[in-house]
Amino acid sequence: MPGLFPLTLSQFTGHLPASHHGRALSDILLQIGLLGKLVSSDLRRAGLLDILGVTGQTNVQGESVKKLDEIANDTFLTVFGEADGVSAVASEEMEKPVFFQKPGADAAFLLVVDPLDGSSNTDCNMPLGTIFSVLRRRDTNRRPTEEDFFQRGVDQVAAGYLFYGSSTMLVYTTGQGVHGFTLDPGIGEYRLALEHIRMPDKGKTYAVNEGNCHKWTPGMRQYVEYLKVPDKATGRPYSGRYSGCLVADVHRLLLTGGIYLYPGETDKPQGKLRLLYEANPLGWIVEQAGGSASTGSDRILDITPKTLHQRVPLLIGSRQDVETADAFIQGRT
Ligand code: FBP
Repeated sequence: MPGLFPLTLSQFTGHLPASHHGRALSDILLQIGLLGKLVSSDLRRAGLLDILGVTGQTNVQGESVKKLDEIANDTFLTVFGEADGVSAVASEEMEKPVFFQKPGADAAFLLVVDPLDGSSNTDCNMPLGTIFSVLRRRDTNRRPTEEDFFQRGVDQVAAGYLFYGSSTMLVYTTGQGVHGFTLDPGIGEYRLALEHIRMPDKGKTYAVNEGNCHKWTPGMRQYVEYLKVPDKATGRPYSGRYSGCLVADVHRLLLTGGIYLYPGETDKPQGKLRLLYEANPLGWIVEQAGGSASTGSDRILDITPKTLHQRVPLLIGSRQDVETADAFIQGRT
């Protein structure tokens, strides 16, 4: 009887309209699903395998590389090296994109990935994520270049994340709303758990690393202080909820509302997070669910990238909360 069981990922993405690169995007999302199964299988046994700790290398972000970062990155290159549809991958872990030797125009898409988000959580069994963004190749009559990745967030054709929490979830958008699938370990399939996610216009929680408050602008400090002042009418004080994993914090916001902030700092006006790998894909997910993503002054998705590893301040979450944060940061309160 129809509707008896939640649709699987392949059944649901099979409905993607041809006008929306249907088949090709569905294949890419299924490959992302496969990657999620491979990575979560390692994570679930991490303490039993020699995959915790660091590799001894430093990545292009200047961070020490965790063994799990490298495993997730290699798994991406293996899965998409074999698959059709993607001609190149840019990764937060790699200085330059990898261009696959694939003939013909079939490989019409570029993939941007943060293979493992929340690196400070890897060795203590805390939540982790994988973030992805799919871009169209600008010209399939020539080989893709690094500059082909410099596309604004509004030009993404698919984006989302894998969340390795108490269950493994895949949440994505192709511009037709945001949908969430839970990996059912019993059958090894992703099954539809959340269709057309809509986030509340205003929340009750905020996620920020307050240990950095001495590096914040006065406006940013005043905003976080404002959230802590009891006021029934505006639902304050907000509760602090910072997991150390952007994907986990954004997933909470999608379901319960609120705001996550990684602002610019006096010594790092661009903050920590990366435009292509983190801000654009999560910004589109949140906007598709009715929320907002801003730098404090500009809409994230309107920014034209200039470099592959460009960083941006990120305020992301419920529409009203981001508007209020922007007002404080711009000194309009
Ligand atoms: P990675 O992609 O290297 O993990 O960096 C992103 C991130 O870990 C976010 O997931 C998290 O919200 C933030 O950085 C934590 O940064 P900090 O430790 O400075 O608070």
